[in-house]
Amino acid sequence: MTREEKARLNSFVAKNVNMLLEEKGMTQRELAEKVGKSEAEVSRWLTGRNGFSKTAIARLSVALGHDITTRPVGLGTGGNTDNIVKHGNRKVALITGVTGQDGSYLSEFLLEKGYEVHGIIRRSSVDFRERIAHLEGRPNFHLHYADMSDSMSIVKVIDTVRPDEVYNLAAQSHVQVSFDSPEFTADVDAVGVLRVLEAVRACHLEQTCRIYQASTSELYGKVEQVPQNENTPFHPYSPYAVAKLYGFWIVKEYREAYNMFCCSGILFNHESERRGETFVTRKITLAAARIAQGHQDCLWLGNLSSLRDWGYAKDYVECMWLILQQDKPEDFVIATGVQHSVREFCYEAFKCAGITLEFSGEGLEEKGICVAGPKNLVGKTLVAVSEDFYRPTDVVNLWGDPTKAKAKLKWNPNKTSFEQLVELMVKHDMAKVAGEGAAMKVRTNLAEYLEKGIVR
Ligand code: NAP
Ligand code: F7E
Repeated sequence: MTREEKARLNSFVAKNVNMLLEEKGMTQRELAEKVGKSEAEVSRWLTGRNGFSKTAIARLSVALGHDITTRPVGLGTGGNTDNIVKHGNRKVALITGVTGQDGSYLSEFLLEKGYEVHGIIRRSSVDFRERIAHLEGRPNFHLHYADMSDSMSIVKVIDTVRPDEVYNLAAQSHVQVSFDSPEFTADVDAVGVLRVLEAVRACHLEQTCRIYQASTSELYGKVEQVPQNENTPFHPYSPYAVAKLYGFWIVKEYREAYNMFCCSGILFNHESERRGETFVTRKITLAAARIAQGHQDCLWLGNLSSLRDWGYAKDYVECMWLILQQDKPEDFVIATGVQHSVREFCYEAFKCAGITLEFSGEGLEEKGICVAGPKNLVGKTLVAVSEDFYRPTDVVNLWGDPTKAKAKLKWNPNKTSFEQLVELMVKHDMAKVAGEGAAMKVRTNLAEYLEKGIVR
């Protein structure tokens, strides 16, 4: 048998195994247990990366109750073996940044829609991928090691998965951190986008694979117009925004130069109970919960007057998908059209935790004092300002205009109100802190506490 014939047979068998797993509702983990192999090994079979020995075929056939070298009756589309991991009529999506806030919600959304979802993960010394732990082991959910700074790794994954849709969400996404690590941010957030586009071309998928790029309202930066829409001029105002600007333009360039279906979603801030703990909203909801439960004295923040258009991440991932389902590739602003300050977010979050704040003073002297709530807190300063959390250049007036998304995507930007968003985040963090309470008291990680504004 030639190498090519072997590869064809291998992908045919892999496809059969996937179909059988799905038909039986069996997880990768369960199959691994049945055949006495590791989950990683089973995953390599399922994605066509490992060949099937005679023994493997025999064991898998017994475990699945069917000869895996023959197509299961009534399933799939027949003997098409030219796509290693595309099964039946399922669409195949590849998500970079699958472990992040948006990646986790998008995975759930696409699985629910019947997609086969592949995600890129990078090696970490801590193995537990909290946001997607509940999805690991699901038959249509696969993970691959790669890194946005490593072109070959991206090419390999795209060649293996041969996706219909790529959602490029991976990024160093923290604006403050981009001032500390500007070169890394540029490599991942700017050149990383180019690597994905080039990988799709290198695998000859440019006419079939649609690409979503996670662009950002940070492009408007030192804003030149409010509210901001698709025609507002860009004025990036941080190393993060400058890197993302490259990503935006290179996507547009590939769309025009190579006629590729690639689009940017210019998403305004979107938050959730899965938001990273050092973004301002989550920092506030966690602090409100800790203060209400006696585990923190005061919350230290930076610019309280900064204005944002905050939405719910779970609502926003739907737009990423909708953007790729349009007839022609276009960029879209995704926002709620409602603006609030960091101070207002604080007020609302503490209110949800049973504490009424009153703000007085200005700049570094401003304080949020408890005027109603638990007796032991009344009269105390619970929110204070520290210059540690001011940025060298800060974006202070973001307000999106989602008119185009409403009209063309038929998307409802106000599904979750600001008040509902704050409430669901605080509720989540009240429960989290209650569960962790005892452990929190003995933790003394000063560096982490400094970053999260728990101590100064
Ligand atoms: P996030 O929670 O910070 O997730 C970022 C993801 O990127 C994580 O999965 C992270 O992996 C991955 N990543 C970072 N560097 C990588 C590398 N070198 N190679 C491979 N993966 C890497 O961000 P998010 O809030 O979900 O945002 C998703 C995307 O939307 C980002 O591109 C962000 O810039 C953009 N965006 C976000 C917002 C927002 O408000 N959330 C608004 C506009 C645009 P680890 O888990 O291993 O770190
Ligand atoms: O800051 C101010 C801060 O870090 C919001 C990312 O997802 O959204 C996010 O970027 C505002 C800024 O988000 C603190 O100065 C005050 O004005 O929560 P943030 P961000 O910078 O808007 C955009 C759209 C993205 O694309 C990014 O990936 O809040 N602020 N005090 C503070 N911010 C933080 N983090 N910590 C403070 O203590």
